[in-house]
Amino acid sequence: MRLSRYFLPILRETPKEAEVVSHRLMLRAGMLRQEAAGIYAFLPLGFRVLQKICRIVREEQDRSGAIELLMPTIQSADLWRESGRYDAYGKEMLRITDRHDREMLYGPTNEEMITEIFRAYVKSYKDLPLNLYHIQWKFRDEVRPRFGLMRGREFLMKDAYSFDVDQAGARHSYNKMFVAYLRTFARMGLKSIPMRAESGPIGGNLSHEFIILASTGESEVFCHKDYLDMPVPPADVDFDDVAGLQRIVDQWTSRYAATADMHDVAAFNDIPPDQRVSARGIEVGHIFYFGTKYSAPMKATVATPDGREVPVHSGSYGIGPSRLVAAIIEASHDESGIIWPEPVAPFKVMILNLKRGDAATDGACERLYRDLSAQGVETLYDDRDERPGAKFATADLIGIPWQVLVGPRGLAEGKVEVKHRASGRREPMSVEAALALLAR
Ligand code: 5CA
Repeated sequence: MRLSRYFLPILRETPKEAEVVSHRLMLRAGMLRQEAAGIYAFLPLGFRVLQKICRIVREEQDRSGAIELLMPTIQSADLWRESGRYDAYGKEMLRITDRHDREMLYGPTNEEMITEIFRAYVKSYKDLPLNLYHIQWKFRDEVRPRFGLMRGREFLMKDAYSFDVDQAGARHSYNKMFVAYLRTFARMGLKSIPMRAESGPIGGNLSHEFIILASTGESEVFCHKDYLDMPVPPADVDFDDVAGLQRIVDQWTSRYAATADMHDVAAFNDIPPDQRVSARGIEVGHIFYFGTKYSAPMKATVATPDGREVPVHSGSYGIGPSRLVAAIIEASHDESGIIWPEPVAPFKVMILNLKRGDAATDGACERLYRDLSAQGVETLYDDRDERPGAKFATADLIGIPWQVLVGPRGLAEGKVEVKHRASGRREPMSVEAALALLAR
């Protein structure tokens, strides 16, 4: 992509309305536009990051055996009357009436709808276990939408729903999501810590929040230092190995970890002082086992091997991809701007032409741009007519992992300079060496 033809509306001023660093940086970096309180348009750079995040989420859901579908954003109120949540959900639910005076709503979550789909088709234990997920916009009319994408009213959610014939099966389904979540967040360059949580309006009695540590997080969290370097399950983890998955979950729940709501001061004080972590965190995922809370009232039953009809056992499993865009920035930035972990970066490489119009500089930049693009390396080429200082500032602000600085002085010695955004390390090398390094 040539920056001269891209749509990257960088702001010079720091926007006053933004209270947290991720919101400020996203507005300044031209990633995001507020359209109403808690409702945002993703501009091209922001959209690329959102898509990268969704892709990792999808790959790890699929790996665990979950199956993707897509449910609508608009739901019928009648469905929610069946579960008894229509009135209980209160003002957070955006209620809509259509032209025939039918009551509808913009979905805040999909337990009812997926249960309706399930009961229409699945009748037997033989078709279980089943885990269906989608990545879809949700609306929750939060009293105080704030912190940009962190607490929006309209936000993207990956929500998965598992179905099993009994509680033991449901526990294994829960463990699959637990392990998939550890992998998902680690792949985005985040350290996530599962913490026992309240289940709130979703219900049930087994629930974990996945929290990443960041000084600007909304929640106060307490945990054992061991969590900071527990091994993340490998890509070839066997999701069908019931005992093996339980061992991983046991290990990851063996130490103290709790949000302020669930904090047990005495238990925390039992940890040796040098091993206690007391910090702030951001909830990026939340998983729930709620058994038959929806299947019983909605009559989603299956036949058991001995011929009984039982309500199916379920859980639901959420991740916030739009919140993650902000959470990753909160966890990875410096005073100059964003530092994208490579797997979620909008581009991998940014080429900075430091003297447009100089034949050697233009030539070297074009060659780098063409060769990297041809090899499938996502490259943003700053070919604008701007001062080098402005280009350096833009590149640091938008946080592309690798910058290639190309100017006449270096080229006179046959060199360009490759800068690694995260470490700040700069290394002069030939165009060939830069191509070899960055195409890897
Ligand atoms: N149905 C369940 C699980 S699928 C559910 O709704 N869970 S939740 O309420 O915990 O939301 C799941 C995830 O969505 C959260 O962990 C968070 O990452 C994201 N999320 C929730 N509310 C918001 C919000 N207002 N803005 C941005 N992301 C949000």
